[in-house]
Amino acid sequence: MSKPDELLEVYQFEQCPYCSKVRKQLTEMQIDFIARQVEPNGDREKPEELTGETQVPVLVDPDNDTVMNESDDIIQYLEETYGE
Ligand SMILES: N[C@@H](CCC(=O)N[C@@H](CS)C(=O)NCC(=O)O)C(=O)O
Repeated sequence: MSKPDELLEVYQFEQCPYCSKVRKQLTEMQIDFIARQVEPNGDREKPEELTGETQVPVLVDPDNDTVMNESDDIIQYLEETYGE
C-alpha cells in the first residue's frame, strides 16, 4: 500500500507510553509525520476540539479526513491503511 500524500499529524507528548507506541509504529512503517506537542499536564484544547476527549495520542490523517484517538485503534488503522 502507498504512503500518505499529506503528512499525518500526531498530538502527543514524549513521556506518554501510548504516544510512544504510535510513534514507534509510524517509524517502523517509515511514515513521516508531524509531532504536535501537547503539555503533559497542560492545555488539551486541541485534542478535545478534534475528538471530544482530552486524551492523547490523537492521529489526524488529512488524506482520509480521519481523526482518531486510542493508540490500539490508531495502530490498527495505520496497518490497515498503509501496511504491506
Ligand atoms: N487508552 C488510551 C489511553 C491514552 C491515555 O491515557 N493518555 C494519557 C497520556 S499517557 C492522557 O492523555 N491522559 C490525560 C487525559 O485523559 O485527559 C490509548 O491507548 O490511547
